[in-house]
Amino acid sequence: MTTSKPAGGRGAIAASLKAFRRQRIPIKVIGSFLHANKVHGGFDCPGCAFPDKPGRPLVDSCEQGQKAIAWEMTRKAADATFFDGRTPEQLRALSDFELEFQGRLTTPVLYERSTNQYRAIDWDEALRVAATELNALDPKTVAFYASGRSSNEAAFLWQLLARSYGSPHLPDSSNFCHEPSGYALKQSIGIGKGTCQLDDFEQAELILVIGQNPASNHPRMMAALYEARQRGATVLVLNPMAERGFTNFSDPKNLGELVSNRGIPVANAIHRVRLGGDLAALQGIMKALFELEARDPGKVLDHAFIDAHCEGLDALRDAVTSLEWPDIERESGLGQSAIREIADCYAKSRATMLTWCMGLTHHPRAVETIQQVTNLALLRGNIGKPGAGLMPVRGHSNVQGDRTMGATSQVSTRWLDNQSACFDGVELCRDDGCDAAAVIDGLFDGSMRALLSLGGNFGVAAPDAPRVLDALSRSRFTLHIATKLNRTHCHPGEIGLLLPTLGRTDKDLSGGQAQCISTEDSSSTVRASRGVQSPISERQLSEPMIVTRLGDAIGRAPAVPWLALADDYGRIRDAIEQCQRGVTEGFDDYRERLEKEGRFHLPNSAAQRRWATASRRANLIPAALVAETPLSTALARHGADVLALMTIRAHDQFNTTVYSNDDRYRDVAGDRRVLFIHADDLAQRGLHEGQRVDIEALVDDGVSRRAESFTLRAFDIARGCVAAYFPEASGLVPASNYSTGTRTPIYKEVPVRLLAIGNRI
Ligand SMILES: Nc1nc2c(c(=O)[nH]1)N[C@H]1C(S)=C(S)[C@@H](COP(=O)(O)OP(=O)(O)OC[C@H]3O[C@@H](n4cnc5c(=O)[nH]c(N)nc54)[C@H](O)[C@@H]3O)O[C@H]1N2
Ligand SMILES: Nc1nc2c(c(=O)[nH]1)N[C@H]1C(S)=C(S)[C@@H](COP(=O)(O)OP(=O)(O)OC[C@H]3O[C@@H](n4cnc5c(=O)[nH]c(N)nc54)[C@H](O)[C@@H]3O)O[C@H]1N2
Ligand SMILES: [Mo]
Repeated sequence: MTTSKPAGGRGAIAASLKAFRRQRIPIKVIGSFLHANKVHGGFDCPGCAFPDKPGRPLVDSCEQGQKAIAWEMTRKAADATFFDGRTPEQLRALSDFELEFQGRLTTPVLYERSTNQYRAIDWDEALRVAATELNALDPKTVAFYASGRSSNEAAFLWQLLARSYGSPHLPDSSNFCHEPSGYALKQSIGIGKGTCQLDDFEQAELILVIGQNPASNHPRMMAALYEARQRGATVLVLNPMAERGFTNFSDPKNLGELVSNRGIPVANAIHRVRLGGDLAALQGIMKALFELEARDPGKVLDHAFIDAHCEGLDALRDAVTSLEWPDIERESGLGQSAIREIADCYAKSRATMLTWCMGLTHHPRAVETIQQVTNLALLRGNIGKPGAGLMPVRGHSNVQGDRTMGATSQVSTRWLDNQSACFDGVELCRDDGCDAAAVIDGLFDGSMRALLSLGGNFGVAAPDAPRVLDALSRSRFTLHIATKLNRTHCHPGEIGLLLPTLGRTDKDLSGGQAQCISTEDSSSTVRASRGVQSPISERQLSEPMIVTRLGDAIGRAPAVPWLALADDYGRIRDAIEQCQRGVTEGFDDYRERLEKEGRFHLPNSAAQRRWATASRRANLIPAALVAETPLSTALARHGADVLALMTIRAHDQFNTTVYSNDDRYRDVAGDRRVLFIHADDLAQRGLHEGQRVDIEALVDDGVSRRAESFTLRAFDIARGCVAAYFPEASGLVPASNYSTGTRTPIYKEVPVRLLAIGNRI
C-alpha cells in the first residue's frame, strides 16, 4: 500500500473545503468557523471530546471538526414536502448517507401505523401526541436514550424528565462507548474520569497510545502528539493496525510540511497487538517491570508513591510474575523482546501518559484491561503529576458532561434527594434502570414498549443493528429529538414522532434572549457554547425547550417550573449547581463563572492523589491472563478458520453519519464494504486482494448473522485479525454477548469466518 501522502497536511485542508462545498455552505458562513472552540462568543465543536486550548490558533478546529460543523450548518432541509405521504419503506430504501444528506430537519413529523405514512405537524399536535402516548404507557416500559452531543443543560433536563415521568431507564451512548473506562477507573482510583489535562502533552516523556486512531477520530490529539514528538518525547502505540497517522503525519499548521507534502512518523513504534491482546501485553510489560526492579531494587517502581497511595502490590506482583512468556506472547500476539522494549522505555520515563479509546473498551475483558493500564500507571506514580496520567479519550463532544448531569440509569441517592429538594419535593423514580443492553433485550422480548431519544441513531449504533431496528418497528411509540434524518427514524413504532432541534452551531434565542449552553470535555473542562448561525427554520426548537415542553405537556411533575427553566438557561444551571452539591465537586457559582470566565475545570480527586475508593487508596487490581470469551470459544470449536473482526470508523464518518465512501488514510476510495486483512491470512485461505467475500459471525446463540459482499484489502494488520466499517458490519456484532462488568457491546472482537462468494450456501 502507498503511504506517501501524510495524514493531516494539505489533504486535511482540501477535505475541509470539499465538505463546505458539498453542504453548500456560503462563503460568509465559513467565517463562522473561526468561532469553533473559541470561549467568548464561540461554540464548542460538535465533533469529538478532545480538549481545546484557549487562545490558540485562528481556526482551532480540525478537518473532522469542520466536517461535523459543515454537516450541521448546511442550509439544505428535509421539510414538509419531503416527508408528507412518505412511508418508512420508501425512506429505508435510501442509504445512510442519503438520509442525512437530505439536510436539517425543519418540522415536527408524525408517523401513524394506521396510514403507514409520515406527515408534517405543528408543535402543539406533536406535544399532544407525545403526552397522550406517554400517559397511556407504563413508565417502566419506556426508555430515554441520550447520545453524547447534547449540552449539560439538556442532559440534566432529560434525566429529570425521565425520572419525574416515572422511568428509570436512561441508556446512553456511553453504554456503547467508554462505559468500561468509567467503571474500571472508579474501582481503581475512585473516579470514573481521566486524570490528564491538555498541558500534560507538553511535559510527558512517554505517551502510550492504546487502541485508538486519533488521526481520524481526534485529530487535535495528533497535533499534541506531533508537538510532543518534535520536542523529543517518545510515542508508543499498541494497535493491530498500522494507522497512517502514526506512520506519517503532517501538521496542517506547519507551512514547511504543507509545501513539501511530507510528514513525520509520529509514533516511535507501533506494536501490532492482536485484538483483545492488550490485557496480556500490559501484564507482560508489568512482568518485565518487576524483573527490572528485581535486578535494580528501588530504581524502577515508585515505592514512595505505592507505599503512600496504593493497595494490592503483592497480589499484583504474584499474578504477573507467575505468568509464562510463551503464554503472554500467544495471548498478546507480541514477542517477548517487543514487550521488554516497551517496559524499558517506560521504566526510564519520568512522566508517562497512557491514553486509550475504543480499541480497549469494545472487548469482552475491557474493564480488566483498563485496570491493567491503571496498574501500570500506578506502579511508577504516573497519576497526579505533570506530564503523566490516564486519559480515556472520550467520543462524543459532551458524552462526559451528559454523565456528570446524571443522564444514566444508576445514580446516587444524594443526586435524587437533591433534585427533590430543588424542585419542591418532586417525586422521582428512584429505581436502577436499564442500560442500553437491557433496553435492547426489552425491545426484543416486547417488554420495552417505547424509545425516546435525545439525539443519536440508536438502532444503527446498537449491536445486532438490523434486529434492533426491526424490534423498534414493533414497539408502540418512538420519539426522536434530532438534527438530521437517520435510519432509526425510518423504523418508527405504531406511533412515531420526529422533533427538529437546534444544533451547537445555531443561534439559540429561546425565551427571546441569546442563550448559551455548556459542555464538558475529556479533561473535565466545562465551557460555554454559543451558536453563531441563524436557524434555517423557526420550527426548530432548542433541546432544553423541547424537553421542558414535553415535561409540561406530560403534566406529571407540576412542581418543576418546566417552561420558566427554558426561558433562561441560567436557571437550569442554578438548579444543576444545587443538585450537584455533595455529588460532583466544582459546580459552585456555575452560572456566574460560565458567563464571566467562559470555562472552568472540575477538580479531579485522583489527579490530586485523593482516592475516593472504599480503602481510600488506589487499588492495584490483578486479572487472569486467560478467560473464556466468544472468540476463544469459536477458536476451540472451529479452529484456524476463525478470524477476529473489529468494526471501526473510516476517516469520512462520524459514528453513523457517513460523509463519503472514502477512507483517505487507509487508501480506500468509493467503497465502504471493505475487509482489511493481513496478506498472509489471505494466502493461507487461498484468497486474494480484491476478491469479494461474505462474512459469517460464529456466535453460538441460535441467530445466524452474515454480512454480504465485502472486498478484501491486504493491510498491515495483526495476523488473525480483520477490520470492517460500522455500520456496514454492525449486523455481525451479537447483542447476546457483552463485556464483563458493564455489558458494553463487543464491537471489536467478533469471531467470524470468510466465505468466498460462489461458496454461498
Ligand atoms: N471524525 C470522527 N471523530 C470521532 C468519531 C467519528 O466517528 N469520526 N467518533 C467519536 C466517538 S463516539 C468515539 S468513541 C471515538 C472513537 O475513536 P477510536 O477509538 O479511535 O475509533 P475506532 O475507529 O473505533 O478505532 C479503534 C482503533 O482501535 C484499534 N483497535 C481495535 N481493537 C483493538 C485492540 O484490541 N487493541 C488495540 N490496542 N487496538 C485496537 C483499531 O485498529 C483502531 O485503530 O472517536 C470520536 N471522534
Ligand atoms: N459496530 C459498531 N457500532 C458502534 C461502534 C463501533 O465502533 N462499532 N461505536 C459505538 C460508539 S463508541 C458510539 S458513541 C455509538 C454512537 O451512537 P449514537 O450517538 O446513537 O449515534 P450517532 O451516529 O453519533 O448519532 C447521529 C445522529 O445524531 C443526531 N444529532 C446530531 N447532532 C445532534 C444534536 O446536536 N442534537 C440532537 N438532538 N441530535 C443530534 C443526528 O440525527 C444524527 O443522525 O455508536 C456505537 N456503535
Ligand atoms: Mo463513542
